[in-house]
Amino acid sequence: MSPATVSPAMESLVLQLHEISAVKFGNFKLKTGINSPIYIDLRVIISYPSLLTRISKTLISSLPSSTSYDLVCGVPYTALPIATCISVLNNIPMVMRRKEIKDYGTAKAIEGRYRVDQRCLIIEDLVTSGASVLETAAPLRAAGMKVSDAVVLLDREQGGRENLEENGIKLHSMIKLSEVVRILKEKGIVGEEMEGVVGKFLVENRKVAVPKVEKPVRAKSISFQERARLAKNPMGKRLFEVMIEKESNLCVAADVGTAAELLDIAEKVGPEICLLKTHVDILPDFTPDFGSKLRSIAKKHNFLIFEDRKFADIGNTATMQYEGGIFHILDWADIVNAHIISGPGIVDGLKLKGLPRGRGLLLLAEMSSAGNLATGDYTSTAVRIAEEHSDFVIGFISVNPASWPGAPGNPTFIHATPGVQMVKGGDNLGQQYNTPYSVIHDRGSDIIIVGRGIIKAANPADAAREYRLQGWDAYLAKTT
Ligand code: 5BU
Repeated sequence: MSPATVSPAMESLVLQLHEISAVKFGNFKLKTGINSPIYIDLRVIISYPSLLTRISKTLISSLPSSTSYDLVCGVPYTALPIATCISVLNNIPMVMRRKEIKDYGTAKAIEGRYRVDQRCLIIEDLVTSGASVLETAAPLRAAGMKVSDAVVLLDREQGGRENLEENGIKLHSMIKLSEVVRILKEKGIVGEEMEGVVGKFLVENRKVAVPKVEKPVRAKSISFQERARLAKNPMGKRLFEVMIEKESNLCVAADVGTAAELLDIAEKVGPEICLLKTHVDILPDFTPDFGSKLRSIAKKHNFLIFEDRKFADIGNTATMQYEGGIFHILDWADIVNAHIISGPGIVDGLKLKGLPRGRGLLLLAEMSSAGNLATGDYTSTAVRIAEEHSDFVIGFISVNPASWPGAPGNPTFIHATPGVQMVKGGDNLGQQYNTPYSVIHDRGSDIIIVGRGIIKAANPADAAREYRLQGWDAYLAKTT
């Protein structure tokens, strides 16, 4: 960015922020765990009312004239006073998102008066990954408001713009972190060495631009209600019905260390999910009553159970693995999945046992991990086998079904997608993450499967709620 793009007014604002120690240099550990040579703390601006007013005015005047909105909402907590100030100065009604919600549902998530379809502008002080803006956008959208723009004082340039774009939100920032440093350097406040350190930090921590995801082929997707009517397998139909009843297309991957922890997490996230995914062979304390215990929690909270066993052997062996062994998966799992590497015989085998018990099967058509081989012909073959067994196969494990030939494909099949977190990225063992909105809205899937994003959260129930709202909102956005 050339120096000419920053106005003198912005320069003086940056100097003032530095003066009140809202911008500091040193070595700071950020919330994300990384060490940063620069720290921005805008909470202090409430102690300087004229500065708060100035920031609020500039935020609104910096928006392109084409931006239209009926309401404003600040991201709690730092941006709440800024949003209040904007609301008062411009006579624009404000809504407030509650951070702590005790009741289930969206009723108490938003304070203030609003109408469905009103456009709400999100106000934020600082954007890093964009996750906080998304956390505020989800309940606003779930309540029926339209969220397409967010305005922020400072962009740390660490992937926030791209992440928000992926979620249908345009980010307008007053100033970028690199510009702040450049101005302070020009004014002699920051030395060349520090400018270099911060510059290096920004380059190293700048997330690569998120590649554009193909838009779904389907103009408007068919509703889950309609698809429930079309479903051939009773378990597939039931899954659609649970999704509708609970307004949830969230599956939690309960990859915890013990059976006791699994039952505990099932209780906690139960109200938010349509499906609980297990890996029963992880559990060292598995006992024969595990299945009945989990089923009673599933009944209480109205969700289905999906054992992610990924059967892969010839039909006869897979049948025995399904029914027998220690785990007796057939007895308690509503849904299982299978690779098709061994050919269609595996589906015949599992169907032999599963269909009479009213169970359903998902075929692995794609996988989320880097370098996996479930692509191209493999994916197309999974679709063909599913069509041939649509009495038992309820759908697929998919990653980007909108990109498949013939998409959107047979609407009776459900697409469930693992590799989902609030921010695009991955782990260090090949897992690749996309956001709930991009998975459901852009990539044409139906169910988000979320593991560590929820089970490692400080409060899994709250995190599950956020994911449910994001997932459901993305579903509504493509069907209405
Ligand atoms: P995570 O913690 O959200 O990364 O967990 C993802 C879960 O989904 C985990 O249980 C995996 O075994 C599962 N998974 C997956 O990540 N990718 C795949 O392609 C398939 C399953 Br199939």
